[in-house]
Amino acid sequence: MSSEQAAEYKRHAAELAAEMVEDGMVVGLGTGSTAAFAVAALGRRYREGLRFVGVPTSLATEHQARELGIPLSGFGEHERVDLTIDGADEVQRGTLNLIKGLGGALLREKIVASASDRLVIVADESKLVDGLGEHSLLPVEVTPFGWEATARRLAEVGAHVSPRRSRAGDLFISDGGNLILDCHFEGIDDPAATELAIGSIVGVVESGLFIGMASEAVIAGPTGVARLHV
Ligand code: ABF
Repeated sequence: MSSEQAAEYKRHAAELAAEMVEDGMVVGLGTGSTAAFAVAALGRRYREGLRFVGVPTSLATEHQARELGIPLSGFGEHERVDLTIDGADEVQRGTLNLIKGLGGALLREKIVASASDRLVIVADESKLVDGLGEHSLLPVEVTPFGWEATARRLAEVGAHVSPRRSRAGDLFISDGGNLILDCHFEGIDDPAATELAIGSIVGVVESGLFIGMASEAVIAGPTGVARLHV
């Protein structure tokens, strides 16, 4: 699939998901190139009179939403989010378990997802996999202090670990001020057990495994757009 085709599929999926937003909703605004199409579509809907507030999952999305005039809110004002539209790096067929966070925003994405009544994932069909970890690295957000020790503990649970770096070669700093360790696993056979094992390591803030969180995925490809449910 060419990058132009992939962008077109992402846009199709994102625009369909943006139609799910209704008047008065609190809407989680995802991060990444696919979610950005959804935010753009929501900006258009807002200009046409739809009224909702957005909870952005990254500084980049906050910036995009502000430029589009979408009113923003947060957890001081709202306990729950009605609907979040976000992208993913891998979507497992059947379970809709996910790997997210290659874009570097997994912590905020996971906080918003966990407070959402519905998490709708938007993606092109290259993201659909039978088993998580087939193609994607698993990002794990860790505290800067002691990250080398945390990386060793991750290696003990089977990961080949690389600290993410910026283009300049410095350690990448997330929106939350943490580091990201990109973990390669030889497939993730039991995502829930892996999530638990990683989450129990001191120094880990969150992993990019989103288990049982997505309620629906809108996946676009050459044969059209499919809506997948758990
Ligand atoms: C976010 O953006 C992340 O969780 C995921 O890492 C990434 C997907 O990006 P894209 O839509 O650009 O492929 O949703």
